[in-house]
Amino acid sequence: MTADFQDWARSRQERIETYLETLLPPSNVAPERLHDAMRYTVLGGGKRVRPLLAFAAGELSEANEDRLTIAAAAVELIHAYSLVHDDLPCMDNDVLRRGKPTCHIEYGEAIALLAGDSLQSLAFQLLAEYSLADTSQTQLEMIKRLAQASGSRGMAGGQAVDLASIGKTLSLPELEFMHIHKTGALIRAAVMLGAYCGSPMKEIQLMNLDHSAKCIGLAFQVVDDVLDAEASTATLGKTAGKDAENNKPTYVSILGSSQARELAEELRRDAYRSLEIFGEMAGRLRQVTDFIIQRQF
Ligand code: GRG
Repeated sequence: MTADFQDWARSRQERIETYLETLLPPSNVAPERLHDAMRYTVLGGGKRVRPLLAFAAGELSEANEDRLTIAAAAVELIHAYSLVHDDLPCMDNDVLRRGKPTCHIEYGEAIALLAGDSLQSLAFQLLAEYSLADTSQTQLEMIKRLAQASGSRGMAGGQAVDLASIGKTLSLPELEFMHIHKTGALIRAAVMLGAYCGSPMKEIQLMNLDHSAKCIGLAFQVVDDVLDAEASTATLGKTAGKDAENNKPTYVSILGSSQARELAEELRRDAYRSLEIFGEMAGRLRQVTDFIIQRQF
């Protein structure tokens, strides 16, 4: 990672943190415990990969930073909600997230469920409340994209396939379907929402960007599988080795670590090819892609 990229990423991470800090209701406003759980979940942790993708994609359409911050925050809120629900006993049943006790361990299951629900609602409130695109039609498209990416044809659907796959053998295409939905859909939405904040793009540009985002989303999950198998709990800030322990099919269980890493590289090359149409303007998006593939946690 170049120092220039690190500075860029840090400034966007700080920007999103500050925005979320002021957006989330204070812990002393009723219902206090719910608001506290929402703040506990969202603030002070996470790599903010999805916001970074939205900011980087926004450079392709010369989007305004204030619009990007709001769109990026909406995606991050959906991500935060998904982590809270994913950690619940009825799903992955995990006790550690971002290096601290999971939301339900800290606040109980009922509040954790409601915190996730409320974060999801807040995400859509943001997209409806502020002017984020040049036309209201584009803004509606943003709302639709995020809704689709979060629902049964996106993240929630992928999670359902994931839960049903425990203890089963999946083919590579089945695994790809699961990951493209569970993790990839929201990453794809982050990229597209960022681009929609700026000047309108040509159809061919949107198609290429969408394809690159699909590759980046899948590469994210391939690397996640490798890290789950290879990194420590301390490094990840979440319980390592859960996939093997839960007998879950992953890219590592099907391909082995080194072929999984090679697949991530192939996906990076595919993403880069689709970004060629944008020339130098896609520099940041290429750097965020590299960051996703080279990350250690
Ligand atoms: C509960 C509807 C519902 C969906 C859950 C996203 C998800 C679906 C489950 C999360 C389980 C998981 C660990 C998936 C692997 C990929 C992933 C989303 C990892 C966590 O994302 P990071 O690494 O987390 O961006 P940080 O903490 O950096 O934000």
